[in-house]
Amino acid sequence: MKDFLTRRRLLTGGAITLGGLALTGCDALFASPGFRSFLGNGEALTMAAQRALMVGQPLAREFSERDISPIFKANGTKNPNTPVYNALAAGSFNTWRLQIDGLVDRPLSLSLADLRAIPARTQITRHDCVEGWSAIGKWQGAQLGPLLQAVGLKPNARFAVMHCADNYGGGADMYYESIDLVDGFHPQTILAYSLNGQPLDVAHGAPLRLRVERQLGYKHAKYLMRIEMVERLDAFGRGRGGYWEDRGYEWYAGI
Ligand SMILES: Nc1nc2c(c(=O)[nH]1)N[C@H]1C(S)=C(S)[C@@H](COP(=O)(O)O)O[C@H]1N2
Ligand SMILES: [Mo]
Repeated sequence: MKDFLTRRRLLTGGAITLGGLALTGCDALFASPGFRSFLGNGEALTMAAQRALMVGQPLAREFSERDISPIFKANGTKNPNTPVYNALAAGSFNTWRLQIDGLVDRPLSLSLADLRAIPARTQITRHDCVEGWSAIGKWQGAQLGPLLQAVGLKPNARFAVMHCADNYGGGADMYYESIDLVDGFHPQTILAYSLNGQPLDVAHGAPLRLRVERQLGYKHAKYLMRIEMVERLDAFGRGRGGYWEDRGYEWYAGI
């Protein structure tokens, strides 16, 4: 596995090698701190390496229609209820835009219609909240990976920071989250606008929320406003990479 981590192999034979690995070994590889920090050295962001990330990663389990939970519990903020959010909701999110910016060559500002026009991924997955409940739902949205390719990541872009529209609990801190490029390019990492065949409702994060299927519930940021590509996480919130991370939860919440 060490040999696999050499730069030459990732950049040249990456896609083939990654795709051929046994799932368990691959899982361990992608979760390993070494591999994740290797991605941050600024040399891994070639098209070949990005493709390798997109095709080589093991998937979280997907379920069938009959497994869908009759009720998908809503948790955390169920309505941001800020003046900005209320105005967007009152206009059916027609004026809402998702900004993708930061360490990118070509920042993007996308409407819901723009996002719906991108080829969609649909996935039936189980959401696991640390509070001890789970629910299976069918999510549809645009994959994040191709969007990150479209904006063109600068060599020092290492994390995607998700800025949300809500301040959970009414405090001064806005909800935010962050993922690294391994999860950013994972095929099941989508910007979801639909749950169980319906447009995402306010309780579940309208108009857009992150699904990052190999991570615990609190990583799945609702009410997305902006995705900012950054090199470091210490400038945000209390510096630990997410609203709940700032309050003691693990940043890497893999399941
Ligand atoms: N913006 C925002 N995203 C959030 C939260 C939140 O309070 N605000 N709660 C998180 C937690 S702890 C969970 S379990 C899930 C709940 O998603 P759901 O309401 O669709 O079940 O959203 C996550 N994302
Ligand atoms: Mo949660």
